[in-house]
Amino acid sequence: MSPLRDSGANDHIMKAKTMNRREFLKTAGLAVGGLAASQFVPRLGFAAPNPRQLTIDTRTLEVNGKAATVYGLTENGKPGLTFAPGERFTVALSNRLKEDTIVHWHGLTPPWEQDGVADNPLPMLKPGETRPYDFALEEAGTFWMHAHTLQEQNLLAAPLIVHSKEDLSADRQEVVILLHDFSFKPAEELLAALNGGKGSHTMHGGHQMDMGGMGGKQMQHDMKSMGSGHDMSAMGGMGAMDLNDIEYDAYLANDRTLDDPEVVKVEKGGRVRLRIINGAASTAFHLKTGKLSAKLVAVDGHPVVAMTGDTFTMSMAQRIDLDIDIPQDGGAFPILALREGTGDRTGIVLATAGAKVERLRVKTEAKAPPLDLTLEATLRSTTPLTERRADKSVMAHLTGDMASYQWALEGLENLKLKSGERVEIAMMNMSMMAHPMHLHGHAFQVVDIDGKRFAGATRDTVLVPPMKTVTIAFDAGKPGHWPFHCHHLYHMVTGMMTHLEVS
Ligand SMILES: [Cu+2]
Repeated sequence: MSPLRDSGANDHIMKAKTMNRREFLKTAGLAVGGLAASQFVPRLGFAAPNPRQLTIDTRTLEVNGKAATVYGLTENGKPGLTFAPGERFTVALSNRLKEDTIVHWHGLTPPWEQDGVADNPLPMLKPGETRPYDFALEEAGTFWMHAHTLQEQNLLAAPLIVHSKEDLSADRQEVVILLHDFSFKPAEELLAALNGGKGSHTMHGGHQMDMGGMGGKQMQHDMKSMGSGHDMSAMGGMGAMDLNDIEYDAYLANDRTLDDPEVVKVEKGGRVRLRIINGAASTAFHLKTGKLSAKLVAVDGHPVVAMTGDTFTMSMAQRIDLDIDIPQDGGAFPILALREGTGDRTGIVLATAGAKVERLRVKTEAKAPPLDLTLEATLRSTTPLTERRADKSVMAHLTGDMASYQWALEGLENLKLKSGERVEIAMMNMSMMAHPMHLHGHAFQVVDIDGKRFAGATRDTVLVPPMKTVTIAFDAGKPGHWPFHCHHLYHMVTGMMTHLEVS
């Protein structure tokens, strides 16, 4: 069994800063060279003298007994960033890769220029480039950071935690869990298998796609849990859904598979705050706390009226904060993430000193169901929007299918927003896949599911299952050209993405 390891989450001590301010501003100047500097530079005065140093690099993991080269986003060798209450997001991001890249601060509300999407407006960082970021962190919570490119698939993702004063005074051990899906194949190859040779991807009776020699197993559509065939014509387009575009080689929690999990040492009778991030590119999970009862206190970094349970759904990019009390007599407590529609599992183990940690299987016979909106419909924001009539109400349609692998988000093309306007967008999913929809630069409130109005969660990513309509409301935020897209990586890159103009 693995030795006990401290969770990186527990380390929220400010790191020593190495680059001095003058050095840093010199690098900053390089970063904005060639751009409409007048547009960008005025936002770049550093309020804090010492930026945090965040590095994009490669690292080697062992997955299923094989070495895997993956990306890493680290500060002093530790994944991601944790901010103290009141601290600004003052970060020097360095690209040590041999390729261009860029990082999006998922869930934060920076000025648009610093949102971190390629050419929107800034280009990707060149190899060796360092780029400065500096803006106020408006809310505490569990956020994350990831490449807004196919590089996300190969673990260019990390936690981004903003502490509140209450977090620091609460006597709770923090444990951060980043979930991911992993393939030894490059993302480009995974994508080509999904959409390459458009029109030639006919469905076959055995739920397999013709993989042209890649091995159908890789792209199996696991419908078995639903007891349904995958023949679209037989379904008449209704009644069954498509799950799991990609069969991965492994599902990871903090870079490890469940047969060699991270074991986090906890105290008997101790109080734990789990911050769980679904950083997977195209995999949704049910999070299970097993013998431990958990209190769900926040989703996507935003507090909800606390809900007690042991199973919570998490689509791609969603986060949950769970408060857990460890029993006085201690023990080992697996925290599991079950992949929807399959028996695949990943997770970590919370263990008190001396507790025996049983070996856990990465796959079970029992299959987890597809995600639905049961949890979403019961969530209530503790910081709801003030009630008022929407200035703009629009309907958007989510379209596409597995056969063509062309996905779209339609109906928002002419929407022009002004900061402060109340906006409601009803998203109707006309496709047979669920889509986790994410709006950049804003938090929104879920206010309606299939015509049932309620004051739901404040969050930044919401799942819209097939044939469901989910309405979100928000006040238009900072001016910008804000991406709005499905957070299934391969749906996004094949078209399920638009932008909201805020002036
Ligand atoms: Cu999607």
